[in-house]
Amino acid sequence: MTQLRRNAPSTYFGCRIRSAARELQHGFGLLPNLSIQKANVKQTLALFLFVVAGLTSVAVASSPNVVLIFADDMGYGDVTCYDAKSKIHTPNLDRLAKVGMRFTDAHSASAVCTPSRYALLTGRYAWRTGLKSGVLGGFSQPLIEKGRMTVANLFQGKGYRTACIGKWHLGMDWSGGMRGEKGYNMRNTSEGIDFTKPIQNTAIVNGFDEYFGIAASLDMPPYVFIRNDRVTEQPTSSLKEEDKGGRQGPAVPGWRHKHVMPTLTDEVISFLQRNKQSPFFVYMPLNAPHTPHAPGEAFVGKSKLDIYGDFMVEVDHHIGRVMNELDRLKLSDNTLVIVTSDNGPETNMYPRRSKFGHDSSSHFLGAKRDNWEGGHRVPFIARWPGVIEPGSKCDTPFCLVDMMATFAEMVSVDLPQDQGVDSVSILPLMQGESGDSREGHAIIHHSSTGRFAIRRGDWKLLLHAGSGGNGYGAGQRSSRYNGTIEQKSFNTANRQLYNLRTDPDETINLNEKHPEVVDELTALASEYVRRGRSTPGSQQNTGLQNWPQLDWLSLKPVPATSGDATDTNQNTRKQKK
Ligand SMILES: [Ca+2]
Repeated sequence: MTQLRRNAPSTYFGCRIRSAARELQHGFGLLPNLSIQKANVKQTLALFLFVVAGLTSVAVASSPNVVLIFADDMGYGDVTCYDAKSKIHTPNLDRLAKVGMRFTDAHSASAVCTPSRYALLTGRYAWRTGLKSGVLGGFSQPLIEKGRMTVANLFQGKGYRTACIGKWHLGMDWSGGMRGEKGYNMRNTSEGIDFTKPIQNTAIVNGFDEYFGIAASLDMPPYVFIRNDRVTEQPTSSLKEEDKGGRQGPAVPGWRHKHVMPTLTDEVISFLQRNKQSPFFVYMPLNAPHTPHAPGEAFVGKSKLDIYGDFMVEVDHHIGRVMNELDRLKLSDNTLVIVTSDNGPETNMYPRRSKFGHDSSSHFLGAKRDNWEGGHRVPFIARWPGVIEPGSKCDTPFCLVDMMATFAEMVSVDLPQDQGVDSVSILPLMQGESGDSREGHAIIHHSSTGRFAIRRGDWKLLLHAGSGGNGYGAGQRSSRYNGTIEQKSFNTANRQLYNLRTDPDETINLNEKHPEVVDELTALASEYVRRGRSTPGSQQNTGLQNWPQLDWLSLKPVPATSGDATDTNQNTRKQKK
C-alpha cells in the first residue's frame, strides 16, 4: 500500500476539499481486497495518510475528464495537419489540432498492436513481459499481469468513471480456453471455448468500470461484441458465412465489419451522456484503419483514393462525433482529448504510395512492424482548453509509454516504485515548456520481431540490420515492396546510427563515423534492459534468459554523460518542471 498522492496540488486544477468518506470510497478503487476490519496497523496508518493527503488535494468536481482515442495502424501521413501532401482529408483531426497541440515526434512503444497497448496502459515496455515479439490473438491469455497498475486504475482510484470501448487485444481468459497454458501465442482457434460462460480477466479487471468492444484486431476471431465479461450474442455462425476479410472463426449471425466502428462510437457517446456529471476516463481503441478495411456505405468513394482512404475518412468522422458530443454536453472545456495511433501504417501503403502518391508514413522510412521511423512515429494531438495553447506544436520526442506518468501527474498520484517503470510525464510539454524536459531519458523502440532501437535527442541507434520488422528483401509480400526506397535501404550494417535532426528519413548511417555514440547508446539501452526499468528507482526483475534479440547487450557501464539512468533517488522519479 504505497499509493500516496503528492501533497502539493497542481495549480491549474483549483483546490477544494472533498469529504473523507468519498475519498475512502474512491481510494478502494486501488485497493480491491482491503477491508478495514482485516487491515493491520500498517495498512490502517497508510490508509489514514491516504485520506489526509486527499484533503489537501484536487477536488473530483474540478478534475479534468480524459478521452484517449487510439486509432489502429493510422499513419503519420494519413492526417492532413501532419502532412500537407496527404490525399486524405481529416477535417475533424485538423480541427482538434487547431485548438490543441500537435506533437511531431511522438512514438508508439512498439511497431505492432499488443505491445503498444500494454505500454500505453501500464507505463512499462511490453518486451519486459513474456511477449518478446509479435502480438496476441483473439483467444490469447491476458498479458497484463495481476497487480500491474494501469492508467485506468489511476483514474478509478481518484473517483473517475472509467471505460474501455473498442479493441482490447491484450488477451483475456475464455472459458475452456488456454488458461493454465504457458506462453503468449497469437491464439486464434476457438477450440474448446464455451461462449455461454463469462470471460475472466477482461478489461474490467484492469481498472475499467465498463468494457465494450472486440477481443482483438478486426481480422481475428471471434467476431462478436463483448460487454464487460460476456459476449452480447452467441457467435453461432462463422465469418465465411457473414463477411469477408480476416481470419476464419466464430461470428454472430449478421456480423458486418463495417458496423463495428459506428457501434463503438455510439457506445462512447452513450457513456459520455450517462457520465457527464462525474469525471471520466474513456479509452477508445478503434479497430480502424487496420484491416479489414470496411467503410460504411456513406463513406465509400469519399476519399477519392481507395478503400483505405475511405476508411480513414470514416475514422476522422467518428472522432468528430465524439468531439461534437463533448461540445453538446458542454464538457469540452474540462476535457483532455488525445488522438494518437498504436503504430505506423500497414504495408499496403506501398502500392497506394506508388499508385496515388499518398504516403501513409509521410516521408519517413518503413511501415508498421519496423524500427525505422515509419513503424512507430505516430500522430499525437492533444486538446485541453486552459492548459494547452491552441494551435501549438511540440517537437520534443516522447513515447506513448509516458502516458502513465503524465496522467499520474495530472491527477496528483505518486507512482509506486514498481509501477510505470518506463514512464516520464509529458505534462510539462503539454503546458508549453520549451526544450527537452525528459533530460536525457531515452526511448526504446521495439519491432515486430523483437529487435531493439534507442532514441535520445537527435540520435537514433538501431541495434540490428534492416528494418527489424518487414522483410523487404524477400518473402511472399515482396512484390508490394518492389522498387521502394525501403527495399533499397534494407541491406545495412548490423548497427544503424542516424541523426534525426539532419536526416529524419534515415538515409545516412553514421555508425562508423560516430562509434562513441554507438557505444554510449548501446550501454544505455543495455542498462534499461538489465535494470528492469528506464526511470530512476529500484531494480526490477527482468529475466534475460532465452532472449536471442539481446545479442547486442553490453555489460559496459553507462558513461557519465548519459543522464539519470543510474540515479536511485526516488525523489527524482517526478518529472522536473
Ligand atoms: Ca495496430
